[in-house]
Amino acid sequence: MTQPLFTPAKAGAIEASNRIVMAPLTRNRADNDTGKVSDMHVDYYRQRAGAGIIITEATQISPEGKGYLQTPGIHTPGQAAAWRRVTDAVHEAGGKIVVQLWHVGRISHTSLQPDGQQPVAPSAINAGVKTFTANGFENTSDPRALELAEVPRIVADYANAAKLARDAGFDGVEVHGANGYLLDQFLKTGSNHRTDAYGGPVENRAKLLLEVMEAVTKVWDAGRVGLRLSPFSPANGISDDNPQDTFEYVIKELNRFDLAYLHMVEGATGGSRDLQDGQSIDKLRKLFDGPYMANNGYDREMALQAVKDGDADFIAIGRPFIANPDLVARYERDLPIAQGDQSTYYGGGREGFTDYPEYIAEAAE
Ligand code: 8OZ
Repeated sequence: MTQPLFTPAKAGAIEASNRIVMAPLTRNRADNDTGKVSDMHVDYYRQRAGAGIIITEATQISPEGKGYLQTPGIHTPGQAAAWRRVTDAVHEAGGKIVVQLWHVGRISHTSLQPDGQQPVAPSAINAGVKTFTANGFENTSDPRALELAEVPRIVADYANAAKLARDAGFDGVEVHGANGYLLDQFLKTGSNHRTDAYGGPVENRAKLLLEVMEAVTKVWDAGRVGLRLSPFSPANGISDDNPQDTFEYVIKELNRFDLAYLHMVEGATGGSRDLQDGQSIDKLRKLFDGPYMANNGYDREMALQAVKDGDADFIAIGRPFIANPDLVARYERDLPIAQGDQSTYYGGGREGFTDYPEYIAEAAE
């Protein structure tokens, strides 16, 4: 009997050939000056088109939304044209691909910002973490609090990026609301000390996220718009006084959009799946009316089980896709999984990016 994990499914209007999704993976190989992807990205994503859906690496929606060296952008026509070559290649190979729309907020450094300015954030509170610049790992710069009058511009930047994503031929977009970046910074109390309409009670802290979802679903059919959240993750120095309540509110509000999917980082991003007392991913998942995409530390057995039990519609797998371009075929046939070389995860060229072989190719050598 075919396992449900390997059967087609719809994420809203996006028709996936199976339920294994390639999770967004930052690889820092775009041109640092233009934010364009290149030939090697075309090959990298084409090789991974066996995923039911590919979610691209996080991609900044504006120059100000950038926080690391050599991450790609989707705010200029040139960047969209470069991405078009990627989407064409993935489609020719029979895959689906959405772009992850990213604004880093305070997780940045003045050397990465337009005119060397301060990064922007809900409040002027340094995350106290590191980012990666031309000088290697550096402390995040002190951010400045966004003026109330600037918030509509941020929303407009998301809409502009969403439009360019259409020009680029993507199957949809995923809004990055996770991992301590701008939208998560607004949601959570540790980073949002605002006293205006965007701070204080959860209704206010969630306002920017919901305005962004509203704007993006005006550009795209909502059935082609996903959202990633990480309610309980401490990633990038983020914290919330009561994440369970915060995200119960957010998810109930999201139900009005009829989104393609909700993509949840279950636990600490790239780390433990353990939760504290009073925290429940299960409860949040059940509150959401649409397709649910689970992520964080799933291996083959966990993925098979979660989809079979109806606990998830899709499973997003990240790091294993680095060294296993044919991960879906390997899971389907229960073949060995290759280990990636961590020294080539971030930055560099084709090595550790486009040179991982498929299982068959490896065995034939
Ligand atoms: C790893 C390194 C840099 C950025 C995320 C976009 O955590 C990222 C990221 C991951 O969502």
